[in-house]
Amino acid sequence: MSLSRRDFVKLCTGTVAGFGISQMYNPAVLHALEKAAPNVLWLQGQGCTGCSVSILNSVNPKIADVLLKVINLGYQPTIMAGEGEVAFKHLYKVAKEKKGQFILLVEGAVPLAEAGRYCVIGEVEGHEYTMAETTAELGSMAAAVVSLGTCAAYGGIPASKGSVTGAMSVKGFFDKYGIKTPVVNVPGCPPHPDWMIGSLVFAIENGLEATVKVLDSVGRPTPFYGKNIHDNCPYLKYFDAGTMSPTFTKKDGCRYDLGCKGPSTNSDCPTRKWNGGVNWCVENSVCIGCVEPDFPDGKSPFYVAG
Ligand code: FSX
Ligand code: SF4
Ligand code: SF4
Repeated sequence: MSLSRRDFVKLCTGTVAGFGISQMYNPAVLHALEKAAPNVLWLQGQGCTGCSVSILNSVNPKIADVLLKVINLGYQPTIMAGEGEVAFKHLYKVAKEKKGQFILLVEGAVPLAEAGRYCVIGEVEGHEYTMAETTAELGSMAAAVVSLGTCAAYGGIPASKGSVTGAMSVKGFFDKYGIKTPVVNVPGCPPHPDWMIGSLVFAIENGLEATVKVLDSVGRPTPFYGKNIHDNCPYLKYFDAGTMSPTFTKKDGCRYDLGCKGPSTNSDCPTRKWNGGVNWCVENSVCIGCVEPDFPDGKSPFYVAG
């Protein structure tokens, strides 16, 4: 059952237990609610839609509450009821009406080879809009862009070795074409729902200038990406003692010899955990470094035979 707006406000102020995003965001979400919900448009380019699926898994706050009460989401290809030309015209209509005031979320990379035709995301009156064309046009009109997922943030899998599509990150694409709109990167393949919602709420509440100040050297908000996985891993004591696990399932050993990339990866996965805080990659596998700019090529092979 969806919360009423009043319940949601109570939830954000901590009078209802179990708010999923860290305590520092409770006042932020509350203030975001007090302001008019900002217009947000979500583009999907070259990706697997895993970022959309991940945000839909937000446990607390429920995604319905975020979408209906915190932001005013005008376009989202996976969940919107509209489709085709009508929906795509609406996307541009909102962007023009709210020029300089809306936030553009981009999921997936931007392919440039073959005039961008590897990724056509809409058609209006016979004109096929490529991801590159729409990202350039709407990106130029937005107050800020949030690149959701490693594909949008750094190129990710679509830009990996062997790619023929000329896939680029949003920031790389903007730099190439002189588009000055600020970009916040929220990488992960896919990103944690808290990283996406938390970064968005942080930007809405604190404004662009303050948000840019908390970004690390590769454009990520440090509240989520400021700590090294290995330094905060529950298996660190085994690493320090040189005790390596021979299998993914054996608990009393470090996974370094199985290919774990925790030492070169920065995010709060060991403490935040996934799926509502019940588990995370390293418990039953390894960290493959999915939030880093050199993912996947620089993190391959993901697994090493024991
Ligand atoms: Fe990329 Fe989104 Fe990886 Fe997928 O579409 S970040 S391929 S999990 O989900 O962009
Ligand atoms: Fe580091 Fe990975 Fe070992 Fe954890 S399992 S201590 S992150 S190498
Ligand atoms: Fe990505 Fe590593 Fe976190 Fe898993 S543990 S989500 S691979 S950064």
